[in-house]
Amino acid sequence: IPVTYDWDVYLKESGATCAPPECFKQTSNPPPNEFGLWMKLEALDPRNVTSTCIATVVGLIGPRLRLRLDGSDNKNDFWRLVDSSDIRPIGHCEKNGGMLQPPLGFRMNASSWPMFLLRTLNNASIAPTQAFKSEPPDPRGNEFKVGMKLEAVDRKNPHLICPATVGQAKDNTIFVQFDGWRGAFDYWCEYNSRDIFPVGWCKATGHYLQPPGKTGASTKVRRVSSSSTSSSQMSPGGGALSTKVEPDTSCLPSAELVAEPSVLVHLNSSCVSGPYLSPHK
Ligand code: MLY
Repeated sequence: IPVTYDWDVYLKESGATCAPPECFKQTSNPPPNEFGLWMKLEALDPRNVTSTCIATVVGLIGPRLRLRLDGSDNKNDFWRLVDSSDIRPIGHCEKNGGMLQPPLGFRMNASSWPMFLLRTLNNASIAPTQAFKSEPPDPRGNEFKVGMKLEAVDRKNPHLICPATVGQAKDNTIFVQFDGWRGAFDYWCEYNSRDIFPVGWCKATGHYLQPPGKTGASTKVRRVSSSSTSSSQMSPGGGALSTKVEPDTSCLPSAELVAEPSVLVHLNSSCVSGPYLSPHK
């Protein structure tokens, strides 16, 4: 069982500030997840947001749902919060004069859609209306400041939520930088994105929080030098000043840094361990 990451030590050591909860389009009391596996609902097709499609819950983590559009493949799953306005109970679309659409990349002939729809919903487990929670209002505006800490969905690995830092803030957008990773995962998003959360959100919801990467500003690397170099001079997210290459193997602990916790390797000394490990060394 992976140990979920705990911010406490990191925040104390770095003296970083957390983005206040009012910055986020998230409820102060995270909603319960009353969905179940294989339940069906209506969802906007993320690749074609003007269509409403049928989706199936294929995974749940905390208040998040992993969704797969019926008639689509399993390569385009996406995640939504239970209080997202992108998801609705079955029947909502029709009630509002709309028509359910096949997803982009529907794997059958378009003409078979009506029959497919009928079969899909027949005997299906339908997500109950109460499971859908109303979306929180937009924050007053973009109140994020550079250097503030937050928790953010890794959009390349969207099941993961990771410690991150506001790298830039411009107009209605912020640049999310993942702590301890170099560039490759960072992204710009709107201040009202549903993919960003206040520090402590994962703990409060039971969602797994990925530990920061091992590059730069990470709790795994503790500064032991007595010099007064303040940790606030470390680039936010550890990758702010670096190029878009990861993982960074050049950033191994130097004399000034102590890796903690260290890796403990158990070797059976009676073992002939091959060319790389020799019991005589
Ligand atoms: N398997 C991937 C996971 C990377 C996750 C990066 N996030 C946390 C910013 C890898 O090791 O590259």
